[in-house]
Amino acid sequence: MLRVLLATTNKGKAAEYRDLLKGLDIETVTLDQAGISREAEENYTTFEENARAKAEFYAALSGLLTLADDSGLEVDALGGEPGVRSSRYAGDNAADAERVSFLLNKLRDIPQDMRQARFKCVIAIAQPGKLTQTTEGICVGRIALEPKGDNGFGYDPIFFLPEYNKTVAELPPDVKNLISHRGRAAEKARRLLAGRTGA
Ligand code: ITT
Repeated sequence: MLRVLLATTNKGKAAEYRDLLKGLDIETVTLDQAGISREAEENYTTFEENARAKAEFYAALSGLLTLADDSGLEVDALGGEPGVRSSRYAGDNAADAERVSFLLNKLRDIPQDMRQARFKCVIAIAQPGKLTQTTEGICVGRIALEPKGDNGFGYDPIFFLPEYNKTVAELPPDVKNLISHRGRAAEKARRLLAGRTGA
């Protein structure tokens, strides 16, 4: 069975990938399980460049087929911020709740109809000696006026989906996985992985 390194230190992402990759003829290992504690640099300006850099860094370290994603939130009223800086927006060691408050504060004067935003996710699949492949997924919504819900992670409590009249953190995980940026990118990544297993 093909071993795939799931190269993320984000527990929320890792949990989602365990579900999103179910049913494939692969065995996933985490960075912890592979004994890897080094951190990849992700200083590029696009999700794609960062995802490639992350996947290629960990593939070279481990020798394994590696899946990594770079993802984040783009808010129109902030000119696309926080974007690739989503995880560091309120400082390097900030917790999810601090990032959420920081963003809500930045948007305090922006009315509901001008709070459009999107989550983006680029998945990169890298393997030593092979070309890296990428897939992308987008989920469109708007930034809520206050946090709601306990599911998910990161900015989910303030990412409001008008078609559900709920934030992502109020949706069950299986529904988030069907419609999220990561779910959409993973659907395409599943096909690439299936190609690599010959299935
Ligand atoms: P790894 O690099 O180790 O995977 P990370 O959390 O640093 O972990 P990113 O650099 O891709 O990952 O940053 C993504 C950030 O964007 C993440 O920390 C969240 O704040 C936010 N984010 C991404 N996907 C999200 C989602 O599905 N729900 C809520 N917030 C999300």
